[in-house]
Amino acid sequence: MKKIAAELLVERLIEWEVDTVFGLPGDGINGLTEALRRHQDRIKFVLVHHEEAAAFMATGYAKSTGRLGVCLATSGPGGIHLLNGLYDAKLDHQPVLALTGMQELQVLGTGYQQEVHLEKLFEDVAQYNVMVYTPVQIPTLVDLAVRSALVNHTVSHITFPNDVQLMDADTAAPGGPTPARAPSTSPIFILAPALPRDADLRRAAAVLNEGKKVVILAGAGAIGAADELRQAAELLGAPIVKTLSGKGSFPDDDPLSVGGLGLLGTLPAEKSMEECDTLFMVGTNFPFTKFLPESARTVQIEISPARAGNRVPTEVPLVGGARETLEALIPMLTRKTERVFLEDRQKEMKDWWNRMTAIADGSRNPIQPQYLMSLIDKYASDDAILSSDSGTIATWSARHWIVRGDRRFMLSGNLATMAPGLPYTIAAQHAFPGRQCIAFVGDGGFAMLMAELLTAILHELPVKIFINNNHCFGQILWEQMVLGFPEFGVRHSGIANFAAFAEANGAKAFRVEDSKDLEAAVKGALGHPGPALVDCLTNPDEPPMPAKVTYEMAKGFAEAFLHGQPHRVTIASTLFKDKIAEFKA
Ligand SMILES: Cc1ncc(C[n+]2csc(CCOP(=O)(O)OP(=O)(O)O)c2C)c(N)n1
Ligand SMILES: [Mg+2]
Repeated sequence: MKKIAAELLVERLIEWEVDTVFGLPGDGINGLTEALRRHQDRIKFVLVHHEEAAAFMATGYAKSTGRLGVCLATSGPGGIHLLNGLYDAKLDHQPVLALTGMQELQVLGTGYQQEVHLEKLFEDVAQYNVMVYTPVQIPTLVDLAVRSALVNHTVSHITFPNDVQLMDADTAAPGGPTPARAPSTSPIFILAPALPRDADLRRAAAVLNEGKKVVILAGAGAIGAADELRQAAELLGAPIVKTLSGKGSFPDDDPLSVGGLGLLGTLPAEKSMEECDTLFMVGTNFPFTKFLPESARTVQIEISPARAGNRVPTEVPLVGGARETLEALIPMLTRKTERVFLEDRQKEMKDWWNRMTAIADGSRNPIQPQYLMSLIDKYASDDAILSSDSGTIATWSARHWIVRGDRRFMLSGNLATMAPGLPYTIAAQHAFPGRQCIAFVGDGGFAMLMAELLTAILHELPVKIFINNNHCFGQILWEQMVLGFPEFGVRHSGIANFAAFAEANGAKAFRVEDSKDLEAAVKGALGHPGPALVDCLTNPDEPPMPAKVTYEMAKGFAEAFLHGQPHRVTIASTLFKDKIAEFKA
């Protein structure tokens, strides 16, 4: 069989050590699919049920491994389906390469079937974005696309006309009038040096050493730098606050940790920000500026010079990698003898954990979503990778999933899209076959891409899926009420039975309606050797309250009640029970 041009692309991906491609076939990519078939001993093709999921999987693969994620979709509709997942990668700075098909060259511009100019459509999402015209270009276009994705931590896109895919791989270069040879490059890549200048490190150390109340805010860029964060925090007497995307950067059970920041964060984290005089941001571009101090002196470690200093007036930006920069900075820090700022937060943290434990009450019915999350936390392994979704589930996992040991946490941080939880989990399980990979998702988010459960089953992946089935779009319901509006358009009539769907398709499934049955179901699912799903009916009236309830929020609730909020009696009783639980703590 003669080598086809599409094989040049697949072979080059293999040279870049790409081992997995997530995708779904179509007539726009039959050449690429054939190339993957011919090289299946060296590169795995993961067939999915929806291209959006393939893009989320590529993002989840990149997030969990730190390597390039690759997804593949056909021309027109297949490519269009990728978009949401690609924006997820772009906004969370993940290296992802999207491969799409294009109609054959001779019909382009004629309004042919499925003629969607994906290179134009993807202009905003893909930093490197190109169409292949002739086989000799292919290895170099792959090199440029992969390098751009890795260096810029973002999305690249190659669209490939289906006739060019099928051309002979050794089709002669067309040649032309310019003084250039056919492109020829190597699959090499080197990161820019990640260490700031010495003078900047000294300025940063001076600011941090002068601070009386220093707080560290660690983000996704600090993942992999836990030891260095600990050393710096120990010297500075600084509590470590984490962004949600950076939850995996530092253990929640470390005495220096005061949890997450923002609406779904902790009270000690909020207080750390309010009372500090110096803010030390490490690997974060945290967008919710209301939660950042207004007048603290600020030092920021940030890998991108364009993002350094984006959120608050910053005295010393340090452009570099979190780990390397901290390593260089630590010898310049002097240990603070005054530790009251940290100790006060540590005391508050004890109260916070008591509050959280009390609210995850296993004796209440309907089931508390916090109880579900805390049981998963209790029985999951110390190197489990948990992926969550946007919704109230993000709050429950932010607070009740305790990062300890080698545990990881992933969700769509900046796009905050629904539905990646399950695809991320599938991707993580492909990358780490020996680790427990868990999805903690809402009924809304799960329903969006529930066909991917079939992907997990068919690939015999032992993923664990926990559905917080509160049978509503809970997060939005509460947002409406905070605005003072009675809920509208946030509940389907009827309650889906996801356990029946899972069981019918060969997964181990549990449907839990009573708190007393939940512990056994969680243990049963986590202990099952194959794919398992727990469909847990939780209390739809449990609000994801911020650590500090503001006057505006209480006022909004009261107004929504006055304007005829339909479930006000049960909501009021839930709020009342939560308060009692907290007092009891
Ligand atoms: C793709 C997408 N559509 C809509 C939204 C707006 N949104 C954010 S959270 C949410 C509700 C999610 O419902 P569910 O998955 O059931 O989680 P719950 O909040 O009930 O725990 C919605 C509709 C979004 N973030 N992403
Ligand atoms: Mg829901």
